[in-house]
Amino acid sequence: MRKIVSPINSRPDRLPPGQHWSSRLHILGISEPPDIDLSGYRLRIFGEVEKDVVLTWDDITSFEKVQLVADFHCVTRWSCPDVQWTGFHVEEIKKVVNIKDTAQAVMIHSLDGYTTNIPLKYFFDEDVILAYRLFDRPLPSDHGYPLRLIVPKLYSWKSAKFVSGIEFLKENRPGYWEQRGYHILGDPWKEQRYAL
Ligand SMILES: Nc1nc2c(c(=O)[nH]1)N[C@H]1C(S)=C(S)[C@@H](COP(=O)(O)O)O[C@H]1N2
Ligand SMILES: [Mo]
Repeated sequence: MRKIVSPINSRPDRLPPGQHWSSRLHILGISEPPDIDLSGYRLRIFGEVEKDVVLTWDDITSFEKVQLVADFHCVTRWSCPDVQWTGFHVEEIKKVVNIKDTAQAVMIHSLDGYTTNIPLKYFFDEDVILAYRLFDRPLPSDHGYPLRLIVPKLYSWKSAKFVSGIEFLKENRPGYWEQRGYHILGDPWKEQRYAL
């Protein structure tokens, strides 16, 4: 299996300013995890693409598997080192959809009604994956079962759980927390926690 260690783990300033290490992930979510039946699960890819696609669980698990090890930085100031995820790299998406040149950002849609936006430059990055396993076990429901995004270079509110849709956007626009005062980008090393 291809293995990726996020480059953030080897930064000389590995712990971003204002953060402290925590030995575990803390469960944070806007509501209880949704009930999911894999046979009915679908991942929709739409927006600024030539043709929308709808992926089944079989499609998702047929993508090349990758393992990612990355620190996880929550805006509420805890950081968990070396979290191990397994899933597929976001580049796989380009094999099933043609993204229009007009796309600038993505909006991730989740089954709990959560959304979050990410500029394309941060979305298609070397260490961004859609994960379905955590530390070699199926992703627990609290942590985003069946599929979650992992974006190590941004605060973890961008690592959407229970992902059901990837919408390519012509213009970046704010998601759930971004509409409620969180920073539009969220770079932990720049302490982009809240919009001023
Ligand atoms: N769908 C969804 N994804 C979400 C959230 C949420 O409320 N709903 N919360 C975010 C926040 S604020 C954080 S810190 C991380 C927490 O991930 P964890 O619960 O696996 O530790 O998930 C992010 N992804
Ligand atoms: Mo968070």
